[in-house]
Amino acid sequence: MKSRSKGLILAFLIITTILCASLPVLAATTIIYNGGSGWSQSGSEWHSQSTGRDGQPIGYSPPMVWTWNNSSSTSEAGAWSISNASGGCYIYAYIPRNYADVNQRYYIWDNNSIIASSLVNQASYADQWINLGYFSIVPSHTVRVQFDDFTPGVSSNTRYAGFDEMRFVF
Ligand SMILES: [Ca+2]
Ligand SMILES: [Ca+2]
Repeated sequence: MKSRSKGLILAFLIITTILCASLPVLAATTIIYNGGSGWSQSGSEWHSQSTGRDGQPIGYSPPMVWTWNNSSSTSEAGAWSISNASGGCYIYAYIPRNYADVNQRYYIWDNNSIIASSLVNQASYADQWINLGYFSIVPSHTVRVQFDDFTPGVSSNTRYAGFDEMRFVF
């Protein structure tokens, strides 16, 4: 076989391999930004941070927001929602390096029902996407992640409940 033909076959194989390997990117990814479309928050004690203690940008997309923890009840809560979900999805929470150190559960909702929760110690992570898990969502329903500052047994105003971006991969 001529070397030119071999070269073409090799190029074809390489391109085919790359195309096959990249198929997973066909999965639909949606990021909900704190403060953006799909984000909601309740309560009044919110602090916005565009830079960390080192003066450098903080959050997957600055700013992030935080609120002090509360030992007796929920004072502040935030939620990231996607309506008309195409079905089950992986969900990842971005945990900034500062102003996020509660050991707290993220609750996953399908329409008006809590279907799961995922405990995350925010203090263990710095500028990382944390996989909360895979959740079965009924197609066309709304999937929502809720997080709040109610920390029973932990003195109030000693921990940061941090909120930044949430990534949904369908
Ligand atoms: Ca952000
Ligand atoms: Ca609070």
